[in-house]
Amino acid sequence: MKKKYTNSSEPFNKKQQDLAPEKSFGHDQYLTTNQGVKINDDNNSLKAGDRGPSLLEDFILREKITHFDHERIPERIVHARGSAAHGYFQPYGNISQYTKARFLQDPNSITPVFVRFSTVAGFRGSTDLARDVRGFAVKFYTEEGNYDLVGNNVPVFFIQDASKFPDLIHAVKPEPHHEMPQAASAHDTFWDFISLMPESMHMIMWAMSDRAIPRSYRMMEGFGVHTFRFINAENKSTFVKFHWKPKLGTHAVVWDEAQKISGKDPDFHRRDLWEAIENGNYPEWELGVQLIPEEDEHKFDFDLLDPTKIVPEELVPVTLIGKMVLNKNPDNFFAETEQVAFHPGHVVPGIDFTNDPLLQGRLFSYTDTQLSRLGSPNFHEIPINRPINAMHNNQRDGHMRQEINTGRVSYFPNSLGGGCPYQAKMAEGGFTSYEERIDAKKIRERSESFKDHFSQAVLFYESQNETEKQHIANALKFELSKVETVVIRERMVGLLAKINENLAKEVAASLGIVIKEIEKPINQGIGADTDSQKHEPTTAKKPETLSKALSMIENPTNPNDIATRMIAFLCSDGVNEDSVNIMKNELESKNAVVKIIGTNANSIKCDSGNTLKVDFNLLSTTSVVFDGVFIPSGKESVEKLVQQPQTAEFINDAFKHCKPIAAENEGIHIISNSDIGKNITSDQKLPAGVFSEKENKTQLTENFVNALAKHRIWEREKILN
Ligand code: HDD
Repeated sequence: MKKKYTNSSEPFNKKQQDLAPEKSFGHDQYLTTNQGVKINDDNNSLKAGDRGPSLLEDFILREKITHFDHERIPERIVHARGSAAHGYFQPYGNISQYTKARFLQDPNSITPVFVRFSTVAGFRGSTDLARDVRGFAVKFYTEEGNYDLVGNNVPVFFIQDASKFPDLIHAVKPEPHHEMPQAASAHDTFWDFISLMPESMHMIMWAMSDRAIPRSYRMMEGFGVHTFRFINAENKSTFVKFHWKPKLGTHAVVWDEAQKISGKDPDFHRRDLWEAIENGNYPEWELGVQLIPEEDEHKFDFDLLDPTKIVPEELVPVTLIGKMVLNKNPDNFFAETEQVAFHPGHVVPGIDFTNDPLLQGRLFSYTDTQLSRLGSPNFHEIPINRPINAMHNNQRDGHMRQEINTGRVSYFPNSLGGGCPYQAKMAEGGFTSYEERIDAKKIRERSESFKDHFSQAVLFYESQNETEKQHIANALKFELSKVETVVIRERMVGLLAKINENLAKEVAASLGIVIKEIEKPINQGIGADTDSQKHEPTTAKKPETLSKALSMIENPTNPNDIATRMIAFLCSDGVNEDSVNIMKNELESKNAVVKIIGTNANSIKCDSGNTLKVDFNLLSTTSVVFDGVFIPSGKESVEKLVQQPQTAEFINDAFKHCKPIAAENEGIHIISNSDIGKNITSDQKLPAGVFSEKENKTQLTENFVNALAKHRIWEREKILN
């Protein structure tokens, strides 16, 4: 008899369930509809006959498809691409002298946090390695309610007034007629806007520096950008700037590498964060504050309210007040990372705003955007957004309301509910705004004190070392060469000339512009001459003191640390097992991560006869996702590797991207076979950061480790350019 064909999966038996790698559902749970009705067949829709039309009656099918049809929500208008993690914050001591915020007082207290890192311009599926500012948003779930520090990895912003934010974002997003380019600022509309907005030049210097292509989210600084206020129990205000300092140091990739990673592994930063946490390498930052007494508000030659300015660390040092550790990946990307709603207006008693006109505009924007993105004023009830302390008020109803409020009182004041929930006095932790005296005319004006757009752009540029300056020039050459409208390029070169003439000349030469021809008024351009932009930029002077803190290379954190750096070992059959193990043990003892790259995807037979597990096949990985390369000895292994064209490509890229490379004994053949070979001197000296000590293994290991700690061998760029 013909067996009835249903293609229906038989329920797993108990033993199979126990073996399942995923335990996201509890065992013995039946598949049900959203109404809790057990489903008997989830593989076949209800049809009239086994070949017949589907029936509208099939409520199981309809429910499943309807839900699927509505699975997407609008992505964030900016910062759409992001990754997040859970962790905790712990203060180092008591700073009640400055702020009454309770989560900053007790070194034994732990405040849960959820942190989302992001790029700004790209869509949700875009590459992590775009040249862009990175969002660094921290939600502290404090006992006094949620506090969000919604910052970036750059301490300043492009614009001074929130009214320009939609213009900035329209300009940087893909151009509206053909929606290109994705996640890139290298196009006409962005640079058109920037060339007409001299106030953006300080931020442009940061965005063109390697800060905009971080090595990892774990290796970025974070900044609150605006000046905020700390308020203590006596209601005294102190201005505060927030800084996050990464324990792993601040590191970047190089631009050629960033572009290659974008193709090879567009999830590079997401994967890096996820894997570090899964492997127990919990990323850590220290929270720093720059504290400025209220009386010193006007002491600086810039305005504390101007978000295009930093307070140089040399003027006001950063005091470290606590640490943040990220130690748990989200369970569900959509429920947590996508639905988390940050807002710079989520503050707790002890933290308050200043009149920074960019911050003031932000205070409106974030709730408003959640209404369309998350679809309801009840987005605070989504688990990731809920405060950990109890929340009571008279707000009611609305789409997707979760709470079932009881009773008939939903107003204040009331007597029927005994006046509850009642207001908290200041001493009871009630939030009161700082009583700042305001006595002013209602005007649309930019303060005179906001008009110097260039001094700090110069300070940043001049504080970079030669390598960093060259990278800025290269980035500008790349970006502006993608701009098709010549007058925009010219205006940009004009603005650059206000920062550094040589920089402007170098960029101009690469664009084929003669610098003399472009000495036109800087604000030239349609729409640029409005009252709000009437301040002509002053030509900036070179600062007397530079700021070492602004240079990533000159200001390394933990300069001897190679923790979590990824090292590729190129191996094939016949590799010398000792050579692998000695270097591996040394690197792993310093908490670096070693990956065996093999000529197949499974395992390698060592010269000892033992097998070595392969992490990646040479064909499916790439040198750009590693921080350094080691070629162990083993004649047969080296011969096999030399035959693979990917080997030379691997080494060439590592060499070009200034990464440390070490080879033992026969491994030198791979080095001589690559581009490095052309740079070996007649007395057999290897280029900087390339090591091959034949006899002395200890020296080889030591040299390699020291070079890895430097992150990159920048002097190599001189021989490459
Ligand atoms: Fe913003 C998201 C950071 C200016 C309007 N912003 C957003 C995120 C970060 C920042 C990190 C992503 C949060 C997350 O991961 O969900 N934004 C900044 C910084 C700024 C800034 C550091 C300047 C100092 N932003 C800014 C202005 C406006 C906005 C001037 C509007 C007037 N930002 C938004 C937004 C977003 C947002 C449209 C999009 C998604 C969201 O809020 O939740 O409201």
